[in-house]
Formats: sequence, structure tokens, C-alpha cells
Amino acid sequence: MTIALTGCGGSSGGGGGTATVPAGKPVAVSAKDYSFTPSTIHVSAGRIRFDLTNDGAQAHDLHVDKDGQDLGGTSVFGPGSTQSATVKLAPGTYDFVCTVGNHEALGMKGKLVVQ
Ligand SMILES: [Cu+2]
Repeated sequence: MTIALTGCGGSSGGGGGTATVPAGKPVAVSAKDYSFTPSTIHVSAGRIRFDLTNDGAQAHDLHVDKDGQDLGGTSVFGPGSTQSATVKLAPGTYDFVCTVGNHEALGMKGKLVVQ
């Protein structure tokens, strides 16, 4: 199965949703001002590739955090493109955030459950 990401085509904010990504498949995430879709992701442990598409109007990134420690992620990049980052993760629960400005506080955060 692939992960379907649909644009909301209207009001800002939003985001959300839960995705379960099969082992070995990239995790596709959409960034908007200011949310991630999906915002809850279930993946299998190992080297996990994130493909972040910036569907917003500002620059964004995606970094994986564990207890406030930055475990890696994409660089900051502008609207209309996609960047990938691979992070090796053991089973556990992680956060993913946008590290630009105060975007995390504005809602650019999600939960990553690694099994
Ligand atoms: Cu951002």
C-alpha cells in the first residue's frame, strides 16, 4: 500500500492523520504552514527514509527528536520541493518537528512510533 496524501485545498492549519508505513518503504510527509500530514506515523525499526514535501509558503524541515535530542533530519528548504533524510531508529516513541523559528510551537510536530 502507498500512503495517500491529499491536499486540503482551503483552510490553513489542519494536518493530522495517522499513517502506517510498511518496512523498507519511505515515509512521505507533507509540510504546510504550520502542520505535518500525517502527524502520527507508525514505522518499523531500522533505517527509515523520510521524504518531506514542502507544500507550504515558507521554508520548513523535518527532524526526529527523542527526549529533546535531535537525531537527524532534512535541511531547511523552500516551498514546492521535496528533500529526503534517513534516520536509523530503534523501537520506541519519537517526536518529529520543524526546527524553523517557532514552527514547532505553531503546530509543526508529530509523533513517530517505531516498532
Ligand atoms: Cu516549519
